[in-house]
Amino acid sequence: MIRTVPTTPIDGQKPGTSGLRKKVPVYQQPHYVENFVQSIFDTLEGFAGKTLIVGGDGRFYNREVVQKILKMAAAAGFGRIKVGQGGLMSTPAVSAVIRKYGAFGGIVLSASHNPGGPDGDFGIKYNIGNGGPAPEKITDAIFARTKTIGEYKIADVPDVDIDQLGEAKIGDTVVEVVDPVADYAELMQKLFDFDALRTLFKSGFTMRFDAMSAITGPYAKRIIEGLLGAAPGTVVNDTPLPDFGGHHPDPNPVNAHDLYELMMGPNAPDFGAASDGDGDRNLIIGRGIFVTPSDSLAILAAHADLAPGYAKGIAGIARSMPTSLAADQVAKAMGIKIYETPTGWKFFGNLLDAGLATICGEESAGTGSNHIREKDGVWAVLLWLTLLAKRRQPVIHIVREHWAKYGRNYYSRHDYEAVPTEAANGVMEAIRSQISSLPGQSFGKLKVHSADDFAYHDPVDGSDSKNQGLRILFEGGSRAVFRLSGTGTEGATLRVYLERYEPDTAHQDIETQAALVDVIAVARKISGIVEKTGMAEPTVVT
Ligand code: G16
Repeated sequence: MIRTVPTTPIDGQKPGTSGLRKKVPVYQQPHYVENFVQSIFDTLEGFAGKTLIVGGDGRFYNREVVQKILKMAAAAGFGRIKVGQGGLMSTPAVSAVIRKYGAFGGIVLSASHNPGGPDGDFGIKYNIGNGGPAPEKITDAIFARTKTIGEYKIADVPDVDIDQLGEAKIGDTVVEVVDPVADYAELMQKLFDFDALRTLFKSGFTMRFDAMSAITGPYAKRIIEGLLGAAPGTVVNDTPLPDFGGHHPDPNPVNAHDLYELMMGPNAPDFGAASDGDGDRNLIIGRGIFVTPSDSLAILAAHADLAPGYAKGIAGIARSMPTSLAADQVAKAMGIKIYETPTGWKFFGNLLDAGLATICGEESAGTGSNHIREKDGVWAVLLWLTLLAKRRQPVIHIVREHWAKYGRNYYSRHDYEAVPTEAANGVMEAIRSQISSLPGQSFGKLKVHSADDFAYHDPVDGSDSKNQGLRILFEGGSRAVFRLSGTGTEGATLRVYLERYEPDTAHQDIETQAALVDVIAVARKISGIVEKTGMAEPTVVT
């Protein structure tokens, strides 16, 4: 009943920042999914009889790939596969379920915030037993295997009914269809004081949660409306759709436009939030104020001890290198360590496992903690609600107070999307060639303090990751950072991260792009980005 199918290697199956992300038609090629999934299994050792967790964000092709994985995981010898009902499970929930049941690992089907649908993106990511994305040594080994693979194994059985809760068998392997929300909701109740949050909503507190027609709909509906008693209709776009309703499920002010408009208008509720395709990102907006992910990380870290799960305090904070230095100010004031890692949640795993960091965050709308090994959109919202329940003040007040205490890190990311790869590499090379001569040079009001090609030495396992982005640090705390995205599927995406530190409250109310005008000008000058890409302006400014 197990079929061995001959195959040949397929080019380009190299996992990026977070799994293998490609256009759906690429994934639909014969053997494409099977080659990659078999390469994952061929790379792993010692999983016979153990448990695998499988879930996806419900995007187009999710159901077909779930069936392939169930049949291949059974053929590979897993003892039990827990799959979310309908093939659905958010990324943070997969991480939580792996940890709760001591599973060997999990497979997440998602291209996160990338658009879905027949011409959209699809992705496969492997998570290890700690619940986090596989570290580079495993993803490198998977990629190496895709280049030599000669066959794959698949159980020759009819599709499993993934819509009914319960158990079925493929050979000796038990396939258990589970409620994708239950275990996650249980974990949230351990971390947060649900009574306090219910009281907040009872007092008339209003909120809108935009699930962006993606995976967090069922989670937010059950937790925020169901368990916390928020008014029906608080959660909008709550049904996961294969094409996310044609929207781009990236929770930023540009793509979550309706929410943003509402929050800036006269009828804004007290609090607004959104999450992305697979539920690990978050957007936080108060009435009249968008909270940058970097600020959100700093504010949540400063107040985490309000939640029962963190009442003993936090051990350290970790942020990805391009994330603003706002969290550094908090860590300094708290007397705890700040860790600066490359982009990619996988780099936080060792720090969390070793107990060095408790709260982690990234500029790309990700925040999370040691409760799982992924970033977690709904978790971030619950921690914000905890803070709001305690303080009973508007978000804008809390943010301004934070800036007054720690200084404001003006922050913006300029993305240049679908740039021809050569042009993008040209921009990076141009900057790299100047890196060693930049320190000491002045550009208008800005003097370069230091510049480097960011490299990370993992303090836990001693591994080194090089070429993780080009940093130019100016005196006074301003920065320009350049890197190539590792999650795009079309040409290259150049990301330019711009930051300015402003400790003086008299100057903390400038419009962000205006506040950053000098840094933007220097970044453009040094990189030659406009000339080299032929793009006068970035594609997306957040
Ligand atoms: C993934 C990673 C994040 C990373 C983000 C941005 O997020 O998990 O750690 O910050 O990509 O990556 P890039 O700048 O390379 O596009 P997600 O939400 O897409 O899984």
